[in-house]
Amino acid sequence: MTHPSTNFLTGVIEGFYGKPWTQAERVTLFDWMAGWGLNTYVYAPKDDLHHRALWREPYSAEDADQLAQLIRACRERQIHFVYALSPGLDIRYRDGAELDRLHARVEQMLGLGCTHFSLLFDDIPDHLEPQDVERWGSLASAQCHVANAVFSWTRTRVPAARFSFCPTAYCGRMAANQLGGDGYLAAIGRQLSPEIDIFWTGPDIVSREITLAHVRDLQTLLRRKPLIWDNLHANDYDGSRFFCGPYSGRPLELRGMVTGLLSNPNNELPLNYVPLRTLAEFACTDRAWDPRRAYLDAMREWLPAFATVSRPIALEDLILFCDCYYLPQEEGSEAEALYELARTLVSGDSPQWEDDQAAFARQATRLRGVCDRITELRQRPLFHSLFRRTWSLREQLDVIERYLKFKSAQRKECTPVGTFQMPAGDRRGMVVRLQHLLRQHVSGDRTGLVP
Ligand code: GDL
Repeated sequence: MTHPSTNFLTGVIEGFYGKPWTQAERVTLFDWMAGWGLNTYVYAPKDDLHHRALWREPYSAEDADQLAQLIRACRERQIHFVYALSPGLDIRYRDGAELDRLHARVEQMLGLGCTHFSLLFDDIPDHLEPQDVERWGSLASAQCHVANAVFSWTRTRVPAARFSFCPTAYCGRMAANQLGGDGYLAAIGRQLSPEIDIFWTGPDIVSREITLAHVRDLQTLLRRKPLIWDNLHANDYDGSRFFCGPYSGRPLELRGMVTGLLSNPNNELPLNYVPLRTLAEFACTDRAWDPRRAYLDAMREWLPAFATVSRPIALEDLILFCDCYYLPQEEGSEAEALYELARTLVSGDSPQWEDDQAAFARQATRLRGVCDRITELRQRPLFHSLFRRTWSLREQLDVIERYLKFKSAQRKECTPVGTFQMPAGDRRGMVVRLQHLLRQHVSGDRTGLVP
């Protein structure tokens, strides 16, 4: 293993929506990171009010003290602590007093020992107020003015300060849809100080793959290497899922084409062991990259966290379970095989129906066993992160199994099977009903919605 230079940023961006991690969780994270050679933590929880909604207001003495502890904890472990501010929801770019407010926020953080900063303009309105249009002409110019000014001001205070910037169009799909206006990213590339890193999430917000060709084109546009904000394991957009599969879909050569790889992972810290362990290995390895092997190695290391008060969970069963919560666009191989088995059985296509039914029942029993044992985990925070998902997995397995038993007994096609489970329709709720009104239509490079 070669540890990357400290200039290459590898680690975590706490950049998701929802409940920020607790102080204790962050310290656990820093311990993991230090042990694995990850060197950067970006503080950017969307729902810390002082990060975004109340970006003009400094922290109270009590909150500042907590941040100072985090900065110290990072320094003790040789982790860069980066403080991010998101002023984009309502900043008046034309108003010089807004810059003073940003400086005051940076000043407070400098006082706490922080020397690395980020300005984030993601997920904000992508238009300017008429007075700003008059003053700056474009969103890109307005944002670059603010970022360059805060950067040079900070550098006068701390010459070694490092800066990063998240554009309003931060993935290929947003750029293709001209978010931020015509030529937005090219203007950012031209006007943003070349010393400021630019965040990028890949072709999509959650990118299954980030190819070298994609990054090469981007380098030309941005006139620098991008800094990857990786949402591969983020789950804030879907509360029913989590992702504990390996860091994957990125070639090792990517490391030479970006200034860093930062993961914005699952909201539930305990579920990030394998995602971050495998990211750390990806960042350092000098072997060929095999995500499945990295996953299996990391699962072996994670197993002790699944100690229970009574019956143990076997590694093979844990792998089957975690394969059901692998990556956003991909099940783990064992889960995929189970799904295929279920699909063939339900559709009645199987040439060896009885054998397949027995195989399905065996796997379902193993999974149910894991779900049962998870209730007995000693690490309760891990249990709390998992229990809703285990219930729905268990229920769905039960429904399918009962259907298969019924089908096999009746030797009939598709007669409704009796169930005491709450009907799926009753659980869908408003959002799912609204989703069903329109479906995603993908054609070539464009996606759209059709009824
Ligand atoms: C986003 C947000 C991020 C969120 C993620 C996943 C960026 C730059 N911004 O678009 O805060 O956690 O999607 O939902 O990724």
